[in-house]
Amino acid sequence: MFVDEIKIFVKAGKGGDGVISFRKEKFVQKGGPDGGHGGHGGNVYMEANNGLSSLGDFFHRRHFFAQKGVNGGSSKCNGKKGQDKTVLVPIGTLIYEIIKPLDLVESGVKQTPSLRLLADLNHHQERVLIAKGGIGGKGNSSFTNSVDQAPRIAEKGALGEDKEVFLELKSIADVGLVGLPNAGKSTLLSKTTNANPKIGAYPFTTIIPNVGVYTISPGRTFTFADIPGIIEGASDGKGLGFKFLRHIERCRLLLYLIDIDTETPEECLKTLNVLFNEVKDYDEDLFSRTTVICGNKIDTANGMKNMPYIEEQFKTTGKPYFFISGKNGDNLDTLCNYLYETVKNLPEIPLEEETYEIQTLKDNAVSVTIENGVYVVHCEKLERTIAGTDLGYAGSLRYVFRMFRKYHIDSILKFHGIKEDDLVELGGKRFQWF
Ligand SMILES: Nc1nc2c(ncn2[C@@H]2O[C@H](COP(=O)(O)OP(=O)(O)OP(=O)(O)O)[C@@H](O)[C@H]2O)c(=O)[nH]1
Ligand SMILES: [Mg+2]
Repeated sequence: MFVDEIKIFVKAGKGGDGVISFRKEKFVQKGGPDGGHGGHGGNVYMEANNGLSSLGDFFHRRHFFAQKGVNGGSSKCNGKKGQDKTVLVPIGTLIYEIIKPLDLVESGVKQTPSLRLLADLNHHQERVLIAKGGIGGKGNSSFTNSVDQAPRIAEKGALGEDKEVFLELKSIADVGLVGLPNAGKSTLLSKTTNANPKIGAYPFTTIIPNVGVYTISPGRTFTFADIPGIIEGASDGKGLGFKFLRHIERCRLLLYLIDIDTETPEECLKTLNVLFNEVKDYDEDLFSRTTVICGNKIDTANGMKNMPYIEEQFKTTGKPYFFISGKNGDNLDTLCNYLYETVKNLPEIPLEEETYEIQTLKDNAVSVTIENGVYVVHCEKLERTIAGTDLGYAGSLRYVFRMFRKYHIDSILKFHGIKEDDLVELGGKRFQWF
């Protein structure tokens, strides 16, 4: 099944928890703290692979998870890092993060989510980090200081990032074939490249894009993209071709293929203008790409008869032109050599959108909300510490209050008007403010 748009879900691994533990040894009375750290959670990557040509595999499997980090152990045993997950996609896949506006979810107003481009994978084995694994929590062995030699403090591992991701495939080829249905595009592709598209004496034989590689000699190659035929009105959504024009958006050169096996030569010129107009209506930039015009089916009686007149007309466009027979192979070598020499000097098509640098979530950001008179502090880093810490112990409380100062939580609370004896909530636990 050919799929060129799909939504999937990725989730990186949670970090392993740090632990509270003390050394227990015969004849050693007060073994020090020896709780190990949790391992980091695995990351989720996406990688382009030239063995894939469609997003069809995602139709049956849309959820991808990286492994959790392993919890720390006693004797300063650190947990293992969770295994990364690599999701393979075809070359030419654009990866967008789906961003849901949070405030609107709360107010119950429905709004379409926005998309942010994360990456555009154009080369085999190009790889990008999509969701970062949570960092592992520290064990109590790292919380000792001159005052507290036996800390009962440890951190839980951080959650891994999770994302809803929209994938869009825009096939990558050097030369894009544009033509009406039945012009002979798939025939040309099958005669010149390793591709094996369906060919038929009826319009709309091709319903999915095909990409093939033309090889002059080892290492000297270029790629052709064959898309469904486009028809007049395609830019208003008629036929299939328009939907698939995206698959030639990134071609460096467009080859307009015209069937010259027609009653009159004027028909062929009308066809050329229809194709020019449809591509221009779709995207002016695509229309301004390097262009080659090609009359096909010169082996037919009509084709031979029409050629001289059509040639005069092709000349007036100022674009390079060729006459071929895809079926018999006439002039295909001349055409393909010209395409190879031209394409190799053309630059790659740059992306319009800016790629977005993935940043790790800042887990030490602080915010405060007041709920029923209780000051609720949100700070992921501290919440993790509190969750993993034995608070019925003076040293732990001292540590927590030090962190309050470090993250300026006391100033933030004062700003919000906190008074003595008010309640503060953090990580599901409550303290009295003094
Ligand atoms: N005589 C002759 N027939 C050709 C030539 N090239 C293609 N054909 C025939 O034209 C018909 C259409 O060919 P396709 O290659 O399927 O055309 P297409 O442009 O891919 O058509 P769609 O996929 O429908 O857009 C088939 O019957 C081919 O055999 C040619 O050079 N000479
Ligand atoms: Mg075809």
